Amino acid sequence: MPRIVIIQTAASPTDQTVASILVIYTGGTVGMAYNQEGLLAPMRFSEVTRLMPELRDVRMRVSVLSMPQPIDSSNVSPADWITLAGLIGEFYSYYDGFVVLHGTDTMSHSASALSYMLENLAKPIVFTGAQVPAGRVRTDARRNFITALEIAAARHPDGSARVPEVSLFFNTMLMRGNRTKKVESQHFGAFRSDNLPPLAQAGIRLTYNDALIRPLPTASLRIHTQLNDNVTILKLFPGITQRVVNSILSVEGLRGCVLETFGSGNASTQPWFLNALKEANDRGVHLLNVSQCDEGRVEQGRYETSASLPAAGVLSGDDITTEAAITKLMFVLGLQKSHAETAQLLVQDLRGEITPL
Ligand code: ASN
Repeated sequence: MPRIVIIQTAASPTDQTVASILVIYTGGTVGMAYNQEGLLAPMRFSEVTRLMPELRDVRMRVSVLSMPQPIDSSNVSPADWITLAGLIGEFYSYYDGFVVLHGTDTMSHSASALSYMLENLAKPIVFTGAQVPAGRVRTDARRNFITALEIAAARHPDGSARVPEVSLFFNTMLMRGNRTKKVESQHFGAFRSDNLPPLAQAGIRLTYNDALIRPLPTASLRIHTQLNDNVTILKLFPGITQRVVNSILSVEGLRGCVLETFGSGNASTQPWFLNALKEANDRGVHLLNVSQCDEGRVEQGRYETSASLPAAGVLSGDDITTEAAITKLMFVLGLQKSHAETAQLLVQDLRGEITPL
């Protein structure tokens, strides 16, 4: 079991008037250093805190729980999301907020998955990381981490959390986690939320957009830890062959497929293609239409090239991202509902991941 370490900050560990935050360190560039082969690999968190002396100046209580084996987030799997959700559930009542230090490569997938798994969230879970390791002179780790801590600790005058949802802070923006995608591997602004404005902007001050932040839930936290990984993504391109489509849709045990379509949800109208979709759907495969465009939304029936998709069993993903869609399939299929109930949940806005019309 991972061990919790209390960090020495400007607040006394017994001061109940300041927020208490649990940092969960999973790995990622934020905590990496060059190894003997000259490759970036994760280091232990004790090293990371040594490299961030400004932690000593924050006015909140900070504890850190490090995963026994910090990883590059390209190695993240649904098992890690189940571990994370379990840890948050275990420590939920002891802390006012949580910061998850995570690699950027799959941070949007993890934040999306956690948003579904943590139902009725009343406390902030802020994902963040860095593009340059904490030990480098031009690192973005300190600013991202310290601002994420501030957001996790932010409260309204009545004591309730300012951002009671799974969010992602990076560079200058706080975004809803399940609306983000990694768009940049070189510069500091690694994430965008194209279909929902930021929940807060970090300039000289932190400016919150309270009207966009999810309201406090009326029921208590419910943690879902069943995910179904019998899912896939089928990205269309002009010239995709019948052989490729058929082999993907006939993977043994397949239960869900994100269909990455063109423009506003358009696809080929060739009979073999529509038949392949219908045949898969008849076998119980849920098909969720997500556009390859970063902005805008799926509108099945706007063009002739999407009009036949509903009859083939394709559900509209509205303005969902691929990251939020693939994790939504895993989550909803994990609930083990009937085919009709599953389809209903897939088109429903569960955690603010879509903007229903
Ligand atoms: N490969 C790293 C990761 O996702 C990238 C990063 O964190 N900037 O773990």
